Amino acid sequence: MNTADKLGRGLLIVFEGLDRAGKSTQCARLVNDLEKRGEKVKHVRFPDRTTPIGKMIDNYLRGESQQEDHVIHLLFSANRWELAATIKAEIAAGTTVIVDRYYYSGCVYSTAKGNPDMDLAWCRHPDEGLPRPDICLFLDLSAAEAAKRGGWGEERYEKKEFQDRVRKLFGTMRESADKDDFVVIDAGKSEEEVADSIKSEVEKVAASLAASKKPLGRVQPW
Ligand code: Z5A
Ligand code: MG
Repeated sequence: MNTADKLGRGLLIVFEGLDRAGKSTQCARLVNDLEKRGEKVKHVRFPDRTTPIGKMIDNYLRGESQQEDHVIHLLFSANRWELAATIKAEIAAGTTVIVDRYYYSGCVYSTAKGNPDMDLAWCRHPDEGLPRPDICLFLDLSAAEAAKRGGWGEERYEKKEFQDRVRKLFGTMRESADKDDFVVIDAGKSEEEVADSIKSEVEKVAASLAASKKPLGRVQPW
């Protein structure tokens, strides 16, 4: 029996972590693994650079346009709201949705800019009410291990000092309002070992939700 039959809906699974942590690699592996087991799966990534808002975000990240800090923050959030109804409908129809970065990234990357008007609580407001993940798999990788996986790319936030602030802020989020969502995975192990840890965490959450028949939640106010 698959997850949808036991739970009456699909799961919302999110991957988070710093650059190079292996989020996209592990998303693809999990999608593949669940499909092989006969689950219906949809893979989503944020930012979704294909929508009109996503194209503005893409230009900004590649340094081809400028945006005021609040404005780009709200565009990232709007990019999630664009897909929120589709995600809810897919989950209600029994599809498991796997998301590569979500509002946790939205909060920490904007806060890391150090704009005094934009603390974590302010940054989280526009995302309140979005579908709440059943589990957020946080791929944890040290700065030294990340550096071994190749230098930072050319995009706007790919600088060591900025990434150090992001790392700290992710730590704050993992200990505050959203702490029950997070499971920390040691992303410094081999791809296979990381995939095995992820599989076991997903099985655990699927079994516990099947027992409780918990409906999909909403991101609550901080
Ligand atoms: N951002 C934001 O500001 N606000 C928001 O609301 C959102 C995002 C949603 C673009 O994100 C930027 O947008 C991002 C946050 C900001 N800025 N930064 N910096 P993105 O998702 O498009 O970009 P990305 O995800 O930068 O990071 P990435 O480089 O794609 O990392 P990853 O997906 O975590 O890693 P990967 O591609 O799977 O793997 C990286 C390399 O490591 C690759 O060569 C793999 O083969 C290798 N790898 C993977 N796993 C392993 C293991 N286990 N061992 C060894 N090597 C490995
Ligand atoms: Mg990626």
